[in-house]
Amino acid sequence: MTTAERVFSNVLPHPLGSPNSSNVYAPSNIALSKYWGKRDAALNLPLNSSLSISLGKWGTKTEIAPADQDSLTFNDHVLDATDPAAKKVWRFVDLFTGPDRTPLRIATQNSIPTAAGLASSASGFAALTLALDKAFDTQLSKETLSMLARFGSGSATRSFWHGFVKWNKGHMADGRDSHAHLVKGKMNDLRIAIVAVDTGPKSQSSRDGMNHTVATSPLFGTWPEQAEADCTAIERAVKEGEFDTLGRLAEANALAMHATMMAARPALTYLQPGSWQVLETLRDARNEGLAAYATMDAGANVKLIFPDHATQDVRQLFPEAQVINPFESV
Ligand code: 2P0
Repeated sequence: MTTAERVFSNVLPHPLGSPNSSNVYAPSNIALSKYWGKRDAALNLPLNSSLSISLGKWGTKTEIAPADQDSLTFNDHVLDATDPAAKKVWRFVDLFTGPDRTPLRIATQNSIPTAAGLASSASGFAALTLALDKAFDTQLSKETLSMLARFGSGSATRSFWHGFVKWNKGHMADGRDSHAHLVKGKMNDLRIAIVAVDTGPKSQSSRDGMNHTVATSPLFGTWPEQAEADCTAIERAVKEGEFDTLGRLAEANALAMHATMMAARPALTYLQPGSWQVLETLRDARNEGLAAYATMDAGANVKLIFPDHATQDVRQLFPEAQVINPFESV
């Protein structure tokens, strides 16, 4: 048994029983304090904690049903079992069910506009985990499901709740305590705008990018400690409703993550000239009093966070941006 198989086997009932049909939803999320770097690749354990805001009705719907043979569709397109994304999905399903399972039909629909250029692995693996839990009636807690979803994708740990969510890095060797939980914040007027710079496929996957950064970047050494401190301070700002503190820290944290990537050898440059232009426009507007800050992930697109009263000004500054109310659920 691999270590991952043992983790699943320890929390799931034996035998698992026959599956029913299930239909679930999980929101996507954007990290305000980033996860970048693993301390254990086999268990997908992070070097630092992270904190995110879920994206309300932007996410993934997944349906599972028993079938005559395995099939997987993504936004109505059939994904062949040899497709790398499909392989990740079936590997995860097999971890959950064990090797001798009934064939399953899995249908996934993403409600995130493709033009937003957001990855779907966070909501995708959270929805898949929820759908398996429901189909097999395993009735695991959300925290345990979040811990299991980590094996599909780290950011999926944070997609089990709406609102602010913290993924605690945990300390246990088998990663049992490395899962997310809800953070009750005082910031229900927070809004997000996605400023699309490049909606094409990523130059390098997050997983490869973070491993390359950890292995080669001379600036990575200071990241885990700084990221942990940022995460704690951001959590406090969320709880106390201090938007400016949250915004300043989130932007600094994202830029620090990108600095570690840029120092990797060879350099990892997800940000493009268009991203820097957005940041400059934003900085000028902030000097004029706009309450908005930026965060960027493993891609060129820029995500803005701001209080609702700034929505009009943000729309004026970035007319193409897609504004999301993260507290509006499906
Ligand atoms: C985050 N990202 O905290 C960070 C910031 C991208 C930049 O989590 O290897 O797809 O599957 O655990 O979760 C994207 O990485 O990586 C990510 P794996 P994942 O949102």
